[in-house]
Amino acid sequence: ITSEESLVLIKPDGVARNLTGEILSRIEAKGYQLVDIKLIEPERSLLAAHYAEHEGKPFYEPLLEFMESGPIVAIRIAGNRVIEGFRSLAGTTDPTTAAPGTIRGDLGRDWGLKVQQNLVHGSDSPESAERELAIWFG
Ligand code: DAT
Ligand code: MG
Repeated sequence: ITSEESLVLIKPDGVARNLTGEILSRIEAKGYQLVDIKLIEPERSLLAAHYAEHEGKPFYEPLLEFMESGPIVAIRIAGNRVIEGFRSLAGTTDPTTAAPGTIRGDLGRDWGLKVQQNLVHGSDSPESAERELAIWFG
């Protein structure tokens, strides 16, 4: 087994809609381990570091405003191929077209806003996971 770790965030829409338990259930049911978890309202500087790759894109400012709009649940998860596996559980970025059976496909809503409020974040590569886990968990 090549166990690895990933960063999952339950974004402010997920926390506000009381979907934390539902999302954690899906992670646990898949067999991934919860290594660390916390409720956090991060500084803008932390969010800017997290989303540095998107700076300058049209959705960047709305994205940071959205991420500042309420508490976030940050989770360190572990498991075999968990980075790829959680991305698969989450579904694609746009909740309208995300596949049914995924978190975003089953539970995501398109509010017609400038940013996708798509419930969760998951690291997209081992390099991203290492970088993001350092940002959120030190
Ligand atoms: P993902 O969260 O699926 O990894 P991403 O890293 O490309 O997607 O973008 C980060 C977040 O930014 C995404 O969850 C929602 C928002 N976003 C991305 N592309 C967008 C777009 N074209 N319009 C609106 N919001 C977008
Ligand atoms: Mg991403």
